[in-house]
Amino acid sequence: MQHYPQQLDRAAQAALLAEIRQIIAQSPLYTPTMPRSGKPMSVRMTNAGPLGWVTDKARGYRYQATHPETGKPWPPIPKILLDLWDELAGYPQAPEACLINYYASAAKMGLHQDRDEEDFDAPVLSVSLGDTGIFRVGGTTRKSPTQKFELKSGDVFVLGGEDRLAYHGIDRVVAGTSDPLAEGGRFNLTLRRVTRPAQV
Ligand code: MD3
Ligand code: FE
Repeated sequence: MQHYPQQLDRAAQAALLAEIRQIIAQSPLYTPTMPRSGKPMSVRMTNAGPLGWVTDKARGYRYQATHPETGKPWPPIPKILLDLWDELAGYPQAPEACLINYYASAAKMGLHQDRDEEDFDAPVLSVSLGDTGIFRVGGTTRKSPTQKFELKSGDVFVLGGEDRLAYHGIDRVVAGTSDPLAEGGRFNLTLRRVTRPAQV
């Protein structure tokens, strides 16, 4: 796990935010629901890239090429993010999915593992924008002790190696800690590989 505090300066954060707003204009944030229970998540989501992570009551967690409500393909991943992946991920293939999470002030995300991808060799790269998120990360079992980090606007985390399958979540968002987002709240972008590259 590598933390790059303030990897994006204020200008880069503003430029990325403008790209995110364009993505949301074409591919709106929707409220995902949990498999089986159908309980709505408090985080709203959309995606960019050839594949996007989605969940609903009937079909559960999965990656798919289209938005679940509009049926349209996800917009492309912004170049700023592809460049960040090239710089920090240390993985030769480009990311296939950029999950965009939006946390309004009361949103949170329970402890979970990211294991809906075929390829765990590739890291997950996370970029935070807006209000600070209180991030909790443990080990590869639900019972492992956890550590807390503040994810601030412009921070990048790269989760690779053993930490790729660590349990993690967002306890809460600290309202009023950032001004790049006029409406408040927090965006988190995660870049992921989904498919396993062909053997060479
Ligand atoms: C640790 N998002 O979308 S990003 C998620 O801030 C997710 O929205 C959180 O967990 C958020 O799945 C945390 C940081 C992160 C992302 C992927 C990880 C931490 C991770 C994968 C493995 C271990
Ligand atoms: Fe996750």
